[in-house]
Amino acid sequence: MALQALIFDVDGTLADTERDGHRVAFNLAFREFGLNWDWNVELYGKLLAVTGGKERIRFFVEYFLKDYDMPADFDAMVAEMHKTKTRHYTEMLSGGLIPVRPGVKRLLEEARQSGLRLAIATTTTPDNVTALLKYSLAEDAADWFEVIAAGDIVPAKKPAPDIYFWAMEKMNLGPADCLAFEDSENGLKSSLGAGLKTLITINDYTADHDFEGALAVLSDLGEPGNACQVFSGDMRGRSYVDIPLLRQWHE
Ligand code: XBP
Ligand code: MG
Repeated sequence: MALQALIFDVDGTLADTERDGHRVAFNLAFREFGLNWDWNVELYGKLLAVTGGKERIRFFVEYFLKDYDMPADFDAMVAEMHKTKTRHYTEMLSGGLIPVRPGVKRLLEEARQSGLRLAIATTTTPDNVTALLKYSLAEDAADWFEVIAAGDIVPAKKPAPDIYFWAMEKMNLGPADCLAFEDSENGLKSSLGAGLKTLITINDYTADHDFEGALAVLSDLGEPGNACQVFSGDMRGRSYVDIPLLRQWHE
């Protein structure tokens, strides 16, 4: 069956949002709530084991703040703190803080020109996705994606496959019709669990993850004249990822 759709993860895949985006926004929210919690770059790498911001805060308190006296309304407090974090994060994006990764805009434009359908499958909050698309990609970029599957629409976040199943169901497509793009082990588990062939572009936080089962593991998508580094997989003689290569991988 011919390739019909590309499904993209957001954080770490479309843009390097974690270290200088989400992490900073979490810390600003903690400060606003009068807490002295500070997630440094190294600690945040450990916390990324858990996807989802609210889930990540709870994980932090449970495993790194053993003496914390949890208030009775802790879940409500986490929800409020997370809303504050989303406000800070989207404000940061609106200042054009975080660019998309190499090759992302080009590949999306090529996909649109070739009639491929596009979707997003992410654990991040929907507002974060629309802000990133608008401020880092293009004013109308949210319209490029037929389906934006994000945040709490499925209760089980990645590494569960549910978010990919949700996106494919909305598009009325099966895993054999699509390719997935991910940057992390949790993301890959999710996409492989949904039966999708998956391309990995790594970043600083995910470079040492286990990517067994991926189509290829690359530094980024690459650009004409700016080759990507290849850690595994067969680029079929190419120096960057384009639609003909994706079609060959999909066969
Ligand atoms: C992304 C995440 C998200 C963001 C924070 O994972 O884990 O939790 O770090 O977003 P993936 P929220 O790239 O696998 O989708 O705070 O909005 O949850
Ligand atoms: Mg990711």
